Amino acid sequence: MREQITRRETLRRGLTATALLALAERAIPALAQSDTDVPFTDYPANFAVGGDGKPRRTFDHRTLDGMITPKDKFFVIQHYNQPEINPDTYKLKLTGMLRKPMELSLADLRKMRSTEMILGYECSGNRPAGFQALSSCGRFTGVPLRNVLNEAGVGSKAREVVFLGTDRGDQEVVFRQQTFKLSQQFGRSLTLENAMKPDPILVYALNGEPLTVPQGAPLRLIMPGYYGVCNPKWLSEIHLQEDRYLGNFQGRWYRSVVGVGGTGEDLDLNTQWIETEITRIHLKSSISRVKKAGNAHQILGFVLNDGTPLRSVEVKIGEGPWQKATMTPGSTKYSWKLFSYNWEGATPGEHTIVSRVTDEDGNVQPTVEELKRKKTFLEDNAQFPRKVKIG
Ligand SMILES: Nc1nc2c(c(=O)[nH]1)N[C@H]1C(S)=C(S)[C@@H](COP(=O)(O)O)O[C@H]1N2
Ligand SMILES: [Mo]
Repeated sequence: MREQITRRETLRRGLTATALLALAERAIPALAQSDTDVPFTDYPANFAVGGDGKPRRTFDHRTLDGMITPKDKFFVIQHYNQPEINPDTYKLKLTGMLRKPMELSLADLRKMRSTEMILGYECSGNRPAGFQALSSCGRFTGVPLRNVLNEAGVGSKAREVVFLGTDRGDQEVVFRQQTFKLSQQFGRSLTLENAMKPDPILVYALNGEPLTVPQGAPLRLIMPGYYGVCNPKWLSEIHLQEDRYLGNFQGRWYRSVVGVGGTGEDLDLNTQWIETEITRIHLKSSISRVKKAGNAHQILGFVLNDGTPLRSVEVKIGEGPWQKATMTPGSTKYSWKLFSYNWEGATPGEHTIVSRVTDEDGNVQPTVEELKRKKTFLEDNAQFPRKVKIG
């Protein structure tokens, strides 16, 4: 069902806030009942998206039809196994610099005041080359992290909050000339300052249903506005410490290396190579689908970022000027934002179309060329020129 209703109509029908939200979640502007998809010609013939979530699932953006990604389409990815945890005997351990270290069952957590948020995120490896298929947006329910930390009483010296998953794998740890192969748990951390913000949630439900095993059941963290890797699944322990956490997925496997100044040649003496952690989602827009009804054409796409309000999304057809797209209502601070653009006078043949987003801080989504000084492929938020064929 695709439906758009006015405010007066809403009042007339006496819709509740929840019902209104439910409508907004689905509201992608409908072109006409009989619209069809204009095919992209940039997908290779053998390109496959999907999967059953075990071990992976990718989201096919050609099926994007609303704010909320259905649970069985939400992308799934992880590094090790997908542990199956009995929710009835599950305990979340709170350890380290706490006044009252404790263990909480799922029932204990469900008894605490819950919060619900529409959140979109992507894997930091999500990029044009993979047709943005490692991104989704859902309605998450759980307990604000800070309420749980306050319950356990944060010690005065604590500075770092470490999240450990139940999943483990054999990890090569290099120390100078030595390499150890160690069985390690997946781990990430937040600074205490970020952990105590109202945003991070200990999540137990997606789209109103308990998390499935691939999605991190029974409990995971979601840090709104941050890349997927910052959202540890199958949480077993939250550990508070004073020192920075340098685990593999915090300090080594996930980082960006960007050249600033100089020529950017590897050994150039005037280039600074800046190495940073993967945290906040870099401003990105991308075209997901093109629809056609009669002679009318409409371009649809999404924006992901760290929650900074947006100034504009623009679309460019071929060598034409940038033109303002329309934001679809119903987005939230941390949801993905959907946009549409009415493509007037589309002519038969193949066309290149691209979008770019600008936020209120003046950040503009970079071109491929402007990202060239990033050595590493994570955080690829480059503009994504697409090819479509009007029949
Ligand atoms: N425990 C655990 N959590 C994890 C991972 C993992 O390997 N182990 N992978 C992370 C990465 S890299 C991503 S992109 C997201 C994907 O979350 P999703 O599968 O729910 O979409 O999970 C994150 N959480
Ligand atoms: Mo990821």
